[in-house]
Amino acid sequence: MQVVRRDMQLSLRILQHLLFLKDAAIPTKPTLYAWDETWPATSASLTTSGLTRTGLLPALEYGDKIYTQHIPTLRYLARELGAYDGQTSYEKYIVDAVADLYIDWRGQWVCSLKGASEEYKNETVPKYYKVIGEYYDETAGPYLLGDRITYVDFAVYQSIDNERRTGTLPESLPESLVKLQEAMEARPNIREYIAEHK
Ligand SMILES: N[C@@H](CCC(=O)N[C@@H](CS)C(=O)NCC(=O)O)C(=O)O
Repeated sequence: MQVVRRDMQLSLRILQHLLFLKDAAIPTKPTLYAWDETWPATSASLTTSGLTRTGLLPALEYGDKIYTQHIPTLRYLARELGAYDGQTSYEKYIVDAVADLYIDWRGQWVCSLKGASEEYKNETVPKYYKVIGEYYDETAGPYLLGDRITYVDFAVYQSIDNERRTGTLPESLPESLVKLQEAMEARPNIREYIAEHK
């Protein structure tokens, strides 16, 4: 199976699609694009070539199709693999609910890249980790659903990694999220990649 993933480089941030695909032992061939003054032209050309409708990345070429919008892409891969999702409708709902919180967080994190406001640092970020931590507290962990990893664990792990890189991670995280980080960083297929890119 050939998988080509294209993304732009944002320092050496950990890329959740890549983590997910590596964890699932699916071969990957990432292409990274520079996010600098060349990006507008690159974005226009990727749009013309049909890789992305919005001009944004990531985009995943998988089989004979192209997938964009990263959370629906992870959810699609989970369904295809018959793994990385809840088993009951309720579990799937919980996973999707946390994914939705992540999507809301992400929009605000992207805005914070232009300069994190006091409101972002003092209200948005603490509330995000408090609420996400409450969801993770519902089981003994280390993952959202307990000992079964799902696609959203990759997203939440990446949100923590992103905040660390932008210096907006709160000094202390809920214990359940510390456990998640430790568990993600110990997973056999991805621990080396994480260690190299941390
Ligand atoms: N909802 C989209 C968001 C994509 C997005 O915001 N991509 C950013 C990089 S992580 C981007 O392409 N930014 C370039 C730009 O704003 O021109 C997704 O889930 O993939």
